[in-house]
Amino acid sequence: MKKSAHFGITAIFIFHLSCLVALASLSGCSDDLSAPIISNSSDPRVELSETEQVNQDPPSASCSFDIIVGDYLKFNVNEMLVQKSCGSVSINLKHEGNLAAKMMGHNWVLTRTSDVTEIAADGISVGLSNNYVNTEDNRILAWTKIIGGGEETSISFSTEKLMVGDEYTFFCSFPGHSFGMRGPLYVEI
Ligand SMILES: [Cu+2]
Repeated sequence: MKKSAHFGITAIFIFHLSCLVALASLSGCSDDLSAPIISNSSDPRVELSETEQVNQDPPSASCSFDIIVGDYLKFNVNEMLVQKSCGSVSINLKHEGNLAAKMMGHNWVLTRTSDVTEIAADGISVGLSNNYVNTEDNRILAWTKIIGGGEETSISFSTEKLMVGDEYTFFCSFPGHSFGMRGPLYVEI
């Protein structure tokens, strides 16, 4: 079955045209020639959107948290979910940066959300030697000391004061950090 080159090109053109029409009407086009057009299984945009959906899932509850900070104003967790039934929760804070505590120190402080602004301001007034935490204020539910690059610290605190459904916020009380370094902490049964 011999055909002229011109006829062949025309046939391919018509075939592709029919594939486009088929695609527009959401029906398939099974010939191999159309495979690159309809195949999107390796399309990176598809994989990206699936990954984003996974990241939007709520955090899973835990009784122990490894929290990473560095030479920037950010925790590696945006939100936390604690189970009251844990009884005790552990926070392991690690500073993977290089800057000293007086330059880029971080801590992890937990209060009710409504108390954050006042507690953060009080913390600044007591200074670095007190870890920017006014420990006499019993509205502070848990706190770690300030650490600098290469350091880490751990605390454990009771879940007794945490009420399911109440609004809590964790934040860094180093001056200027609490606005960016904060997130909600949810409590479940
Ligand atoms: Cu900080």
